[in-house]
Amino acid sequence: MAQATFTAEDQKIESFRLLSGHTIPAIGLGTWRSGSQADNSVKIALLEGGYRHIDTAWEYGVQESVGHGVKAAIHAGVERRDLFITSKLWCTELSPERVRPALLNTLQQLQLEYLDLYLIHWPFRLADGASRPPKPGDVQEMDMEGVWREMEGLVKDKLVRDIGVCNFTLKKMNKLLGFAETMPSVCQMEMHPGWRNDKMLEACKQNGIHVTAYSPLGSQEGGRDLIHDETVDRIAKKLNKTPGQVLVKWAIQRGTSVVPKSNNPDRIKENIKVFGWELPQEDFQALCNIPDQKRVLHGEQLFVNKNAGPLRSVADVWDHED
Ligand code: NDP
Ligand code: 1BO
Repeated sequence: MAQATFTAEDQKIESFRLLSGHTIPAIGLGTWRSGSQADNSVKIALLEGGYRHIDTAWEYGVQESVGHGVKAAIHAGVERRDLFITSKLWCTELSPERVRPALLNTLQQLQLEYLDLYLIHWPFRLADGASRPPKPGDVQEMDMEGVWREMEGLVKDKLVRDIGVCNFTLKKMNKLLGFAETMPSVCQMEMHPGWRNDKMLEACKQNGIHVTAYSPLGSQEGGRDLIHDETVDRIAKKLNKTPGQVLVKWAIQRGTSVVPKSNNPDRIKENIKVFGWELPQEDFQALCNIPDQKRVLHGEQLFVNKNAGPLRSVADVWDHED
């Protein structure tokens, strides 16, 4: 459960404590596919919505736009130290000598001196210019230990406050924990009532690793439409909340932070109004019982080459753990 609270823009926003002792606000604004509107969405989130956490990545191609939004909020009086800015190391940069230059490029794009959290975006190295789906040779072996040592160096040099991973399996997490000198503070995974991923959540909790739930509304184009799911809709009507708020609240009550994306000003503000009320246990449980559990972001287009490997199927991407 959330361990700390602070107030911003008249809103009480819960936070979770990380292994490092730092805190992560329970809700952040997602920016994948936000395009050139990211600037405005970030400004609305920070200045009108009371958000203090922004989730972005080099791969999203929006970091300069996000940076403009953050800068505008700082000029308007928001303190940098109250913000929690996350970015991610893309797959082409997953070799030790590329980690620091990639981070410096991200800081430059965001016009920031440090990140609060830097995540390995996916645990597979891609060749420069890799196609989707990958050609033979596009997916390469990753030196996980070498890359992690460089990530640890970024913390030591105060360029990032926390480091973590995304899209890991139990197998990969165990491997990382076997050599990590600085523990991953956060594991960011797809999680929503249509893909609970209980196994990974439990493993992270046992190791004190905080989980951030991505695609909490079921994601975007080609995703799962949880907003119109009958259970979500029934609970929203009963509690006089919106389906978006029910989905965000479910994630927070599971002990995860959550990064819903929106470019719509009303929805940005709606998605964070989830404090000061609870999902009753029976409704929380009904959301946990939504059938047809499956991932939306399975990684097939990015990493699977059925004929040439090394990942010949989606099951290979997830180490056959699903
Ligand atoms: P989400 O699950 O957040 O859903 C976003 C979609 O829901 C958009 O189409 C948005 O449209 C719509 N929406 C937002 N709020 C509401 C609402 N209240 N009611 C109805 N519709 C709504 O999708 P994402 O896949 O973008 O996930 C969120 C974030 O997670 C990403 O943006 C990214 O930051 C992160 N992520 C990380 C990944 C990783 O590998 N680490 C992978 C995928 C996502 P509109 O904009 O028009 O409001
Ligand atoms: C390809 C990137 C998926 C969203 O993080």
